[in-house]
Amino acid sequence: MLTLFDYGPSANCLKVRVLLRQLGLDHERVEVDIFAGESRTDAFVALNPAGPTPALLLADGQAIAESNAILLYLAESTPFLLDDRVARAHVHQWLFFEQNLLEPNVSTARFWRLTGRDRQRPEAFERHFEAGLAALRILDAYLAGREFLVGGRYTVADIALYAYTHVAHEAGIDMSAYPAIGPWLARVEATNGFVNDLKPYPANARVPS
Ligand SMILES: N[C@@H](CCC(=O)N[C@@H](CS)C(=O)NCC(=O)O)C(=O)O
Repeated sequence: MLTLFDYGPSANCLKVRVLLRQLGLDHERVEVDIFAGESRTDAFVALNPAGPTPALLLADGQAIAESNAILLYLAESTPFLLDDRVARAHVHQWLFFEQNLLEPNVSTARFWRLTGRDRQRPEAFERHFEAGLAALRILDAYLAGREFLVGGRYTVADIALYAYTHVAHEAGIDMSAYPAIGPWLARVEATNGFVNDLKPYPANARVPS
């Protein structure tokens, strides 16, 4: 049995929940309250030395962390990953893009905006916001005329990029500037077994106003 160490409001965790369901894999889910320090306990750091959720514990006791590494592990030998070497490299390319350029900026801007941290650090917020716009421009330009990111097929690249792109408006970003993104999000949501169960941030994630 697989065990997912999960945080409901995390779109990084959502990626893994989406794929586990689409693959129909039985799993247990353990909620980790990251704002209560549960992702920094010795037991959790034994699963993920870096700390954050998600982490996936395999039946044999080995653990895998980093949302995109978990996606690649689960997608091995399934239609969610491509066999062709270059196509597979393109999946990896988009996963790195997501982690290097999109997620650190769109996710941070959204999280700060939703929890009041943007008021505490307005200049840093602005930097993340602007860098998020630049990442979305790249994604939008690439998606124009394409159904999915790689090989004309829905893959883990789409799951990874969907995660924070579909909530980018919650950072205050005007998504009408990216005409190819909305229809692509809808195509992702229309794939078989796709469920978006992203939770709102709870009160303990917010800073006092
Ligand atoms: N690069 C990591 C980022 C994961 C991440 O930032 N997780 C956040 C929730 S979205 C978390 O659990 N933070 C708590 C912590 O760092 O202790 C991934 O893709 O899995």
